[in-house]
Parts: sequence; C-alpha cells; structure tokens
Amino acid sequence: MYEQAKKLYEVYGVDVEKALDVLKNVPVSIHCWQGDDVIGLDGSDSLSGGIQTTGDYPGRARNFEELKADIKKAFSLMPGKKRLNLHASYAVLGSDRGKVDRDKYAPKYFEPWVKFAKELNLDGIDFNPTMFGHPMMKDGLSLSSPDEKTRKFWVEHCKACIKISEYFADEFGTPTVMNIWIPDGYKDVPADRLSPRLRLKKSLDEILSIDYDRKKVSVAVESKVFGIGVESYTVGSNEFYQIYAAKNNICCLLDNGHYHPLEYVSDKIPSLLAFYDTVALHVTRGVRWDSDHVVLFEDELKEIAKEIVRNDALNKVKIGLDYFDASINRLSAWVTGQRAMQKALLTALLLPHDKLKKLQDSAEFTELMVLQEELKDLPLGIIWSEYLKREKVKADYLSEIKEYENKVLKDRK
Ligand code: RNT
Ligand code: ZN
Repeated sequence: MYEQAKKLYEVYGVDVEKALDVLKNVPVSIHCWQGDDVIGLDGSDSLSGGIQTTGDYPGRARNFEELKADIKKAFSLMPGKKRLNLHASYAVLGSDRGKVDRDKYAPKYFEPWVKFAKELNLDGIDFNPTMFGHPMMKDGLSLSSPDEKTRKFWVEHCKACIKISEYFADEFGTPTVMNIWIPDGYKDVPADRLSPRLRLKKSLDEILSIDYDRKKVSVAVESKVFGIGVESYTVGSNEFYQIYAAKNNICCLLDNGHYHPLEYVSDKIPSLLAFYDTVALHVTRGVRWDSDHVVLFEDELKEIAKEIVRNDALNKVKIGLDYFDASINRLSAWVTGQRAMQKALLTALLLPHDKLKKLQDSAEFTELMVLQEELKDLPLGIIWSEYLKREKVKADYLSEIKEYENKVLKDRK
C-alpha cells in the first residue's frame, strides 16, 4: 500500500521519501506540564496566573519520579525528534527545598532533568521562567509590578533562568528557547496602561543586560490577550512584545490561543519571518477562549505547518506544544497532541508547494482552488503508518496507555 500511495503523490511531483526524511528530524518541544496539571515540583499546590486546568481524571503525576515515568512512557509512543520543555517550577530542589527561592535557582537543580533527557536521547531542553503559583506574585503582578522588591525578585528569577538555559544548551549542543510569559494584567478598567508596560520594558532590559551567549539561548517573549481574572488589560500585549523583540534582537513566541478568535497564527508566522531569524510557537487549541485543549489534527494546525514548511522555515520556527487537559488520560493527551503536530507537518511536507505558488503568481486561481481541494484526499494515512513503522512506534498507542493506566496511574490518589 505504501508503494502505491507513494505513486499517487508522485503524480503531483511530491517526493514522499524526502518528506519522511525531513519529518523525522524536525524537533518538537514537548511540555512537561501536561503530566501534572501545571503544578510543578517546587512547592506550589495550585495553579494561578489566569490559566486553568479542568478535570479530575485519575493519575496526575505527584512528584519527580512519577512525572519522569509518565514522560518516559508517553515519549516512547511519539514518533520524531523530541525536546523537553520545562518550567522553572520543575526544579528538583532536594534538601534545598524550602531554603532556596526562584530568584536563586541554578543549573544544579536541573541536573536530574538533563540526565533523564539524555537517557531518552532527546535533542535538548527548552525552558520557561515560572511567574505564577508563587507567593511573590504580588497582586498577580511580576515583571510589571510597581512594588520594586517584587519586580526585582522576578528579574533575578529570569536572569537565573537564562543561566540555566545556557547550561542546557551546553549539555546538549543545541540552542535553548527560553520563553518569558507573565500573567500580569488587570481584571477591570485600568487607570494607567502605560506605566506597567514601561516597568515591564525596564525589567526585560535588566534581564537581557546579563552576559549570555545569544547563540545558545534564544530568549522569547509570549504575548496574550487576556486571562481568567485579568480580562480587561494584559501588560505583555502583542504590539508591546513585537516591538520590544524587534528592537532588542530577541524573538517572539506565538501561542495560537493568545489572540482574538478570528486572528490566525498561521497568518502571523510569515509576517514575522519577514523580519525575524527565529520565531517560537506554542501550539495549542483554544475552544472559545485560551482553553489549552489537546492539539488535534485540524485545519489551523495544518495551516500553521504549511507556513513553516513552504517558507523553508523548519530551522527558524521553534515548535513547542502547550496544552493541559486533566479530564482525560494525561499520557494520551500528550501523545495525541504530539502526533497531531507531526501529522500536520507531514501533510505540509507532502504538498507540491512550488506548483501551488506558481499558480498563485500567474493568477490561475481556479486551477489553484481545484488542485488544493484535490490534494486534500491523497492517502496521507498510509504514508503516516509507514512513518510510524520506521520510527518504531505503534499506530495504536491507546491500548498501551490503558495498560499503563491500570498498572500505574490508577493507584495515584
Ligand atoms: C499561558 C501561556 C503559557 C503557559 C505555560 C504553562 O496562557 O500559554 O505559555 O501555558 O507557560
Ligand atoms: Zn503558551
């Protein structure tokens, strides 16, 4: 079936073997936080910052060992090149627990993660300062806080995170994306929209003033429209970060749950590619709001993948996943989303982009429409199965996950 399917693609001038070769080398950064409902390991017992996990499916990873076991199992069912995306709140503090705070985190608290990621043969680790679930989030604010002590604390935290990111890059020999997202904002009509942004700007300047190797660490900034309880105003808005990133030679991270529902990240990617060398993504699925549902193989995901592939931007766009669902088996959530991303990339790699672009440029829009429709029902599933086989992962991941659920997850209270 594979040989026949390949021939059908060849009719359109698509090299399937080449597509499979490219796909297996595209790193996708997988978030650790799907496994424990974004709680972390450094003492927090609930989530804050205007984000929320809903559901009470049994089996949340309650500690480092459980989280590692779940990641190991889930990753073994994912095809392709994988990176691990960690939040600072996943520091393994050991006997320093309760003695060291986030402003003093150091590489040593992440050594166990590096060891683990190396055991799994991962491509590298990406990183995020954690500005939520912590008592120093004064009035819900961090880098934009008018309270100097609070603002400084979080500046120090981000500086520490750059150093930790540099450590990851050294360990793996691949650059680390360090993404700054802050929940700072106001629930109701603010009296001052400028001062918080000026304070955020000052904080970012201070963070970036430390000496670090920009080839090893790509600092990214992630904007957002609103969060729960901060509906009226978000300090880190899209315009704010776009301009800040462009002027300071860092990069922007686009989370496709963070825009108005009729704005599409697929359309933003090429705009950013016109100006930036690096663009980072948080691929998620917002249902009516930034709900962080599990990523599925849907149109906008395919459109995002197309913009990366047809613009030759597989090296420029850093793909990361960001969703958290506690209403279903968490391992299945991980694998389903990661496979959807891979499948979308495969779809994009199996399109005759040159031909399609030519039709657009010669204004042959009728032909373009018909061809684009035709390409939609080529036998992708058969190529996908072949890819899974070559990657040595089973097509049916659910039965293995169910077995793991019965053996391991069920007893977790
Ligand atoms: C929140 C942002 C942010 C977080 C993670 C946990 O809306 O998307 O990226 O989801 O950092
Ligand atoms: Zn995000």
